[in-house]
Amino acid sequence: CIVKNEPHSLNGLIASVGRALASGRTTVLLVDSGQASRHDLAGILRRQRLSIVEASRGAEALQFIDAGEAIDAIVTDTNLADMTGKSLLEEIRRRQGEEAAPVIGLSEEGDARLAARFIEAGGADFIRKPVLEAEFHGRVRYAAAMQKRMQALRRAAASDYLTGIYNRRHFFLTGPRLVDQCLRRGEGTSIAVLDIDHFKRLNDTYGHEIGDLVLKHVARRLKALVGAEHLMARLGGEEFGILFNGLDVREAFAFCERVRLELARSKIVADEEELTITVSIGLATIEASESFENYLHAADQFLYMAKHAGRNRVMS
Ligand code: GH3
Ligand code: MG
Ligand code: MG
Ligand code: MG
Repeated sequence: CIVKNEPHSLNGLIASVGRALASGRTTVLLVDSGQASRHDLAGILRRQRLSIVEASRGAEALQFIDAGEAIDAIVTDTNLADMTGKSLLEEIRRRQGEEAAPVIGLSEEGDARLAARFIEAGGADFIRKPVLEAEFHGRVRYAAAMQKRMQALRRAAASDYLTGIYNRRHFFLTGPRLVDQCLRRGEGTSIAVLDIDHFKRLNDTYGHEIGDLVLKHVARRLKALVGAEHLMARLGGEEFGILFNGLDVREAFAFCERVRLELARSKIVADEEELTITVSIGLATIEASESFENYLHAADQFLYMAKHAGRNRVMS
């Protein structure tokens, strides 16, 4: 646990990363049990306008990482008070896998095999102490820049280009895991497919660009209504999927009704025009571990029924 007289409490650390993220800065977690050494290294990085979070022990670093705060690079001494740098690296990779921030090892020991073992365990780089200032911050900044780029690529691969919300790929990649979590908790859950009514007519009347504006509007409203608790994505065209995180069918139905009414009520201002739309929603319950495609197919069939029953309604 975090020792009170350490330079930063966990909450302090989290707040400092939150600020760094908000300002788009690069954040480096620096783990070194030697106070003088940590102070010097932090100084070098701070002079490069990097935002530094310091930890004096491996456990402290892990606690911070477990809190889920984003960091762009981790620099760790190989000889920490409570573990080796290599075991810290392995713990981080065990917890976060490929998405873990790059970990750079630091050592004043002369043994070249130390570096080899660290890199072999998945380390991004290894630097000898005492460091050459320009080389040290250059390597750290490079690792952090690569991580930022990887994150941007991951984000791009998961998002829909027009609306910016999650795409079909992300929905299918992460949906099954969320279903498993719900089922393991002994909860059922539900999946909804939402489709804008007569969208082709809207395109034909106002043009494709207005159609795009309407899609963006619907995505934005949906995102606000659904929040981060449930998984929501644009599945394609004017169709959106919502995978509820542990709502039974009655709760999910009420939720969908609220979404339907909210979207029908909201005015869309586009090119002097004030438009309104309606949506139809098909809702299926998930009770046993079936294939994810089957759940979606079931929701699709309810959507089809909703369309045939006259649109602007939820069917389950
Ligand atoms: P229904 O009420 O039965 O759902 O009728 P609909 O017209 O909404 O359904 P249909 O599937 O016939 O038409 C969907 C339309 O959505 C056709 C296509 O041109 C339009 N569409 C799909 N993707 C986009 C897009 O990215 N932008 C725009 N503007 N239109 C799109
Ligand atoms: Mg259709
Ligand atoms: Mg439609
Ligand atoms: Mg459609």
